[in-house]
Amino acid sequence: MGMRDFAGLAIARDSGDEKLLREIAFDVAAAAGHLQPTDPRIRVPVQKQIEEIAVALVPLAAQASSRLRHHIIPYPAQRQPDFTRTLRIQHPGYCIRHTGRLNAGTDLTYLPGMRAKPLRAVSAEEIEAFGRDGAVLIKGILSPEWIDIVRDGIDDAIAEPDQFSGLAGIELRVDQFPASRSALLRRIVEESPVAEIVGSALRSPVRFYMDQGFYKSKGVISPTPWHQDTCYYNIDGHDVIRAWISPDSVPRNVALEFVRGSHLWNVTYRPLAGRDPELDAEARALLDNAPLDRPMLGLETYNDWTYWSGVRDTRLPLVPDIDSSRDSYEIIGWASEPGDVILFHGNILHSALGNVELPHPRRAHASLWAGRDVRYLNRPGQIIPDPAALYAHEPKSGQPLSDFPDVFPLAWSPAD
Ligand SMILES: O=C(O)CCC(=O)C(=O)O
Repeated sequence: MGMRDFAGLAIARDSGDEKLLREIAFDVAAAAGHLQPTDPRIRVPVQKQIEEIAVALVPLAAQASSRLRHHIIPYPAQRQPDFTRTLRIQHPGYCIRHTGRLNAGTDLTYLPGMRAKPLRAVSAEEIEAFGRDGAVLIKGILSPEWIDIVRDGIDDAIAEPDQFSGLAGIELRVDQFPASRSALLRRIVEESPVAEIVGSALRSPVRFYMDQGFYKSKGVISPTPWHQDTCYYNIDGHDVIRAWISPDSVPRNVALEFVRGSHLWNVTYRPLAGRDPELDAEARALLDNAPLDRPMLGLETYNDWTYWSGVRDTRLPLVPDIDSSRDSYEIIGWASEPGDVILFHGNILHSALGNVELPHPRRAHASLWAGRDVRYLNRPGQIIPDPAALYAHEPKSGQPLSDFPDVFPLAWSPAD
C-alpha cells in the first residue's frame, strides 16, 4: 500500500464516514487482489473479507493521517469532472480521484487546486522567445520527482498498449491520450507545474486538451518528419501550446527542431497521416461529404483507431520539403536534460532528428494545452479523435473550450 492509499484511508477515517472508509478499503483491496469492483467474482464472502481488510487498515491510516492532511481539498460539486476508466469516490466537501492500477496497488490522485510549483518562474525572456520564435527551451524547471513520474508514466503506458498506441514497433511508439490510462501521467496533467509553465508562456489561463507519449527505443533513434500539430485536432486558435518533457538526456542530434517563427505564418498544413483522397476514391467521397455538424471520427473510432482512420484534407497545402533546403529556413533546436521543458506553439513546423545511435531510449511526454482563444473546429479531415468525454456534448464549430468545463477544466490561470 502506498502513501496515497494511506491518504485515502486517512481521509475516510477523519471523516468518520464508515461507508466511505469501507468503499476506499474495498477498492484498495480489490486492486491488490487484481479484481475489478465490477468483477462478478466479487461476491458477498469476498466483500466481507475486504471489509475485514478495511478494519485492519484503519490503524495504518491513523499513522499517515497527520502527514497527509494537507491533501484534503475542498472541491465544489459542480466542477467534478467525469473520470472515465477510473474508480471514483466522492464525499461531500471533497472528491478524491481514485485510480486503479491493478498491478501496482492503488493510487489516489487529487484534483486541481493543489498544483506543485515549478522550481523557478518562467522568465520574461523565455516568454518573449516563445511568442517570437514559437518554441523555447526552459532549462531546469521541473524537480526530480516529476522527472521520475514522467519516466515511470511513459514506461507504464508503453507496457500496456491500447487502441491509441500507434506505429507499434519496437523502434517507435506514439501513444495518444496516455494520461487517460496512466495514473502517473495524469499527475503530470493535474498536479505538476506544467500547467503553470505553459500558462505563463501563453500569458493565458489554460485548459488541458490532450497528450501523447513518444517512445524511441535505444539503438538507432527514429526521426520524426516535419509537421504542424493543430491540423490533427478539432481545435482552432492561436493559444495552443505543447509541453514536451523527456526524462532522458536528449543530445542535439536526436532533438526536436523548429522552423523559427513559422507559428505566425497563418498557414494550416496538410496532415501527414490519414487516408489520401488523391489515391483513394472512398476517402475522396468521405472528405467531400464530411458532416458539418459532427466530427468525422466518431466515438466508435476509439475501438480501432489508427493514424490511417481519418482522411487528410487535400485542400490544405503540403508541408514544405524543409530537409532538402534547410538553409532556406531558420531552424532552431536544443539538446535537453531531464528537468528541462520544451514549449512550442501548436502551429509551428517541427520535426525531430534521428538515424543516430543512442545507448538509452529517448522518451517524451507531450501534453497539449489550450489558452483563452481556443475553439472547437469540426475539421473535415480529422486525424485524431476528440477527447472521449467531449462527444457527449455534441460540440459545434466556434464553441470555446470553456463551454465544456467538465471535459477541459481550467488547469491554471495567471491569478493562481
Ligand atoms: O518527440 C518527437 O520526436 C516528436 C514530438 C512531436 O512531434 C510533438 O510532440 O508534437
